[in-house]
Amino acid sequence: MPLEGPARIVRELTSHGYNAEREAVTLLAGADRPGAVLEGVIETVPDDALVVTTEHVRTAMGTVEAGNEAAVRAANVTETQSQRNSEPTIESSSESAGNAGIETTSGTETTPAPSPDEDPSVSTGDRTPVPTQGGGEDRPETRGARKPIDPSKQAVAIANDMTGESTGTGEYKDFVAVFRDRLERLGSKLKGRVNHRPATSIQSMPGGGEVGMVGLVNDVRSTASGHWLIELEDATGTFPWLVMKDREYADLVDELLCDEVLAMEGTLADDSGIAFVDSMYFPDVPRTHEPSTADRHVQAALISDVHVGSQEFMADAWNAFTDWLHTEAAQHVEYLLIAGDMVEGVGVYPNQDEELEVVDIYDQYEVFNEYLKQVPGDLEIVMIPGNHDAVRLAEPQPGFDERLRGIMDAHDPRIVSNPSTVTLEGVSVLLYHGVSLDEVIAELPAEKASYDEPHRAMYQLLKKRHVAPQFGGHTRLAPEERDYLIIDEVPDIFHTGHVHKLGFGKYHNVLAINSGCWQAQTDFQKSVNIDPDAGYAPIVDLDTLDVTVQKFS
Ligand code: D5M
Ligand code: FE
Ligand code: ZN
Repeated sequence: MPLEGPARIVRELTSHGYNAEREAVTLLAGADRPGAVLEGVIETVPDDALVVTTEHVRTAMGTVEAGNEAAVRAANVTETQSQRNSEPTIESSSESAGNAGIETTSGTETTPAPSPDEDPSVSTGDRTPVPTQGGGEDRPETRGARKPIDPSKQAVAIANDMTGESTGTGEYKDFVAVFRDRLERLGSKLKGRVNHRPATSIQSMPGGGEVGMVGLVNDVRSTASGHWLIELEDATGTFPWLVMKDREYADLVDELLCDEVLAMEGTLADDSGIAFVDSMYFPDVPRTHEPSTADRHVQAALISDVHVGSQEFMADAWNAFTDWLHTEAAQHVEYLLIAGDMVEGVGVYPNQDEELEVVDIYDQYEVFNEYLKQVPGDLEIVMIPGNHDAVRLAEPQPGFDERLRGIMDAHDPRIVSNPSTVTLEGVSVLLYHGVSLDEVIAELPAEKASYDEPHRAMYQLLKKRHVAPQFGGHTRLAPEERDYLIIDEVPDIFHTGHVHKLGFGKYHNVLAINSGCWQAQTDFQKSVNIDPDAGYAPIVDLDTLDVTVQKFS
């Protein structure tokens, strides 16, 4: 049998109903007689195995090397489809959004989707057992229908990954450096729009004239007469700007967060001690932004907040998701992005230990890895950490350390920092876990950002061109020489999680998606009325940026 390389190997294995670990394919491709070893693998791998591992390949290599004819007798493997073909357990549900307020991909508002319980277009199949730490292979036969991926068509590039690049020590000078970098880089996007002057030189300009400034928001407060005073800071000092309550820009004041970068333009008071705002500019995404798309029909599954190790982790929903991935309906899903909170972690919130199924953090990652093994082996997987993961809490969060990478090795995922940008066949996806969304939702009025419409909070981050503008609040920031949290290039897709709510929509042609979670409501969430969207997988067509939501709960 002629073997042209890994793509052929993957195709051959999949036609027999097996997925394969990437390393297993590499090992096979590099064997002296790859054809014979492949046939040996097909012959010797246990019928109930889900994934061909390097172990299986080594066993087959040993057999082939020993000249065992029995193992190579299957040399004339036919192209017949595997007997493993079986019914998919999940019906595909196009455009079924998980909860109220979810928008269609055209960016127009839709009426609230039916709640999961009422949605007749979605059904779940019978699901089986949770994999155990050493297992994960006692699942019903749902694979076989999916054809193998041609890896030569896939393309993944990573940018802004700061893993191993951390230089900050948390000293004062690091904070100065990171804010200076923020002001310079975001300020440069604004400087063409206003005739700007440094804060300290504005005071010495003649009163009554026009003036502009670019700076960080240092303070926002209301005056006794209901106007707004906004203090902007640049490298030279601060200057106060007054937004009159009846001016159109007053509507934007409630969107402001401390430390975001803005440009103001207005008229100086007679004594030049303050300026009256005429215009306010955000770094923003240009309305003319044209997203890139893939050259072929290929899809990415965008998920987050798996929370393995929590008693509320929804194993059945996860199993249904990974079963579905093995079916023909998921044929085009070639990428899986996971935006943080792989595991529940330990000591993240008070009394969290009372809801832990797995108490040891490393054991949690071992179990997570077992669940990851259920995903078809030829998907490209990219993951970033979240606030429940075992990396530093302060953002940017580096990708997992060597020990955790050693544990989470199923299908050789790409593990990068939070935030990072991953480009899939030309489509750039900004991955950010989303802790700052809590802050945006808390600070802004409900119509601009709420838990029911998390994508609107994401629009604010795009507008500010920064994933976590506010320093010193809920979101912890680690000062680095560079501000890795700036949204330097406009992404085609912005993917976050954290708030455990599903929502998506378009902002100036950027697709913003907050994926839900795989964890049922926790006691804390019950106490504050958070009703999570659990067990959904938004699937994005990379050729059109259309979204369909698959429901597995
Ligand atoms: O958080 C999921 C969501 O729930 C996110 O919006 C924060 C909120 N949350 C969950 N638990 C707590 C506690 N104990 N205090 C404050 N906010 C909380 P995640 O961190 O992804 O589990
Ligand atoms: Fe979470
Ligand atoms: Zn989180």
